[in-house]
Amino acid sequence: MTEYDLLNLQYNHMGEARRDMSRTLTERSRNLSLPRALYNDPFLFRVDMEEVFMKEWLFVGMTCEVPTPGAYITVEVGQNPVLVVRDRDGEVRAFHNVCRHRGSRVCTGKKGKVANLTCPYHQWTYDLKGNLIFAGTEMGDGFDKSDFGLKPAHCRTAGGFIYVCLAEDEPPEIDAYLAALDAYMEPYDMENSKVAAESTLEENANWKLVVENNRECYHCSGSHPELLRTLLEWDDTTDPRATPEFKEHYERQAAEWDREGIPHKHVEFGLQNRIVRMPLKEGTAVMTMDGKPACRKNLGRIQNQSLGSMRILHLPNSWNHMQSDHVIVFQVQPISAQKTLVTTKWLVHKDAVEGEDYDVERMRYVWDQTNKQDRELAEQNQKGINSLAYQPGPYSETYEFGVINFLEWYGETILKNLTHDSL
Ligand code: 3BY
Ligand code: FES
Ligand code: FE
Repeated sequence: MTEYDLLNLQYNHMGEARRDMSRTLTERSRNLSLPRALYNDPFLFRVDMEEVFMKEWLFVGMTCEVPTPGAYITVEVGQNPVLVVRDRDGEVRAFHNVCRHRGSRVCTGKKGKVANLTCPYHQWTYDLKGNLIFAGTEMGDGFDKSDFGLKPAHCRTAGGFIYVCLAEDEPPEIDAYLAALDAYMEPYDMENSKVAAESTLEENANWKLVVENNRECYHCSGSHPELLRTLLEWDDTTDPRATPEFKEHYERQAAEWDREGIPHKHVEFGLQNRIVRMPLKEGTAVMTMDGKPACRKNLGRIQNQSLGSMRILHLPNSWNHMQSDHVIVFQVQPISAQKTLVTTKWLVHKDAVEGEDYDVERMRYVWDQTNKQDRELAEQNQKGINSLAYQPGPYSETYEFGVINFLEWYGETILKNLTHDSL
């Protein structure tokens, strides 16, 4: 059986899996790692996909990746192909990338630019708002093109980020977070940015191990020498471990940011979204090996090169670092119970010239190393969890509060969505 076959089983034990999931999440204790099956069981993975990834808002890309009408990107949510395209009015829309004739994928590439969306199979053609505008001449008299538009998916943009939700009915509330994101991203003018580099790593680990790993820096000193040249090990300005020196450094930086009108105060929206600007280590401006900027042109209206990193978290699938000269966005895509893709994109001002204003290798080096180190950590974690010796272990309330919060969000979300479905 391949990893996808299970997602297609119609007559199986999903009812039992949902009940097991519900019981396990209700009974688990919040500061212990999850029971093994939640990290490796294919049926429970399918519950994750159905109750989290197919019902919650997901980060899918940046608006600058679809800069003009007809520009599109495609993503996969489990085995749901999704298409994100800018229409002629400038609006970014999402559709199921599934032809209404016999179901072929309509756009087959990762990205492109088209006048209309033409299915490669029999050339049914949709406009950029998803209306079917051409289906040949042989569909018979009773055929009404207006019945066969592409199926839309919920799509929202803010601050240059694109979010999609595949929920069939009303999507979860996201307005407050998007309003804050717009305000916090205003200095960056991400519509006028471009992707300078991109990487996708395949990790042999459950998606939750990938996110858990990102939610703590307990592992940083043992694994991330390049990152720690600039990154402070705590994740918040109010961290109980913050030293008096850090607090002074932060106060000085915050005063500079205030003078330039750069938002930085910690905001959060439930456990799902948080935005906080953290200074980097004193004397460093961005996350490069020497701490110096990677691009000569700053983004948007930014003057000060020492903006630290504004960290944006969006569960279940994205964390991000916004700096003065380049931003780094991360996107997690679960493939199977023990396989996950992590895509990283480095973005700069759209007028920055490669080789002149920035050196791609220098810009991406630290996070390429960090990503590889994190992949190794997640894969080793998965291997140990698969052992019969594994039993859920305790999280540190200080170092690993981000992990505790992530799993609390995960548990609440699944339980909410399962109840909604009725078990
Ligand atoms: O910097 C990050 O994205 C996360 C947070 C702390 C550790 N990790 C590398
Ligand atoms: Fe798309 Fe036939 S499946 S045109
Ligand atoms: Fe890490």
